[in-house]
Amino acid sequence: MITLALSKGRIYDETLPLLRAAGIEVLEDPEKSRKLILSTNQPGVRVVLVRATDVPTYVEYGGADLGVTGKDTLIEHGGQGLYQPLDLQIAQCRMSVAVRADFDYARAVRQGSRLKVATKYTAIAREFFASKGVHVDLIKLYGSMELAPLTGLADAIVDLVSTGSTLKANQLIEVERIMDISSRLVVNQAALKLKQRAIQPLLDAFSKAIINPP
Ligand code: PRT
Ligand code: MG
Repeated sequence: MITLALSKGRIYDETLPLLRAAGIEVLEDPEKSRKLILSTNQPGVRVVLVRATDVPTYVEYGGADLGVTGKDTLIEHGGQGLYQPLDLQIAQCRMSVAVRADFDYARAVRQGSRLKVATKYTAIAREFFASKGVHVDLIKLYGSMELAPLTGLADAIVDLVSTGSTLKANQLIEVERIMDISSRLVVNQAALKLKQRAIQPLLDAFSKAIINPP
């Protein structure tokens, strides 16, 4: 049996076509059921639904053999114990710095001011500002980052942007693009050796089905 960890929402939705290309059909719709373990048309393959940030942990410790997770989540996790064979080019977005429209970010950076930065992505933010030589106080949040500059909690946020409409709706502007983000296939290193015969065909099918490989 091989177990694939996915998170509900865009990662699940965008992984389905890749599974289909590998001949795998999930037999239940996660939006219509409360089940966390979904069976597929292949008796040897099942899908488990976990929180997006928990996917690397499940795969690292063997709770799942494989998983699909954002580059953002993977960097924050650290990636230890994970083999990362494929960039699936799905769930694409970018990691950016955003501020209130009336905050002069360029000036603050030029003057070497200490910036208060709110984010869920503290590892990425720490590394990015350190590489620019900007001193920051990082404020760890778990959600609604957009609110932080509006309430005075922070000067800036580091968050994911795709269409830009969330920033716009909250009168925030994007001032730096830190990196492009997409989702990767991650594989437990022991499973890759022990279940190679089951996993390799899946890797091959996924790799053929990727649209616009990097
Ligand atoms: O939502 P939940 O708290 O359960 O978990 P999660 O946010 O970690 O999961 P999910 O499913 O929302 O995101 C899973 C992965 O999708 C992320 O790790 C990213 O790699 C990827 N992804 C792609 C995104 C987005 N696009 C995205 N737009 N993840 C989040 N967003 C959010 C962003 O944080 C912001 O709040 O959408 C908002 C911005 O969207 P726009 O279109 O308004 O710019
Ligand atoms: Mg989300």
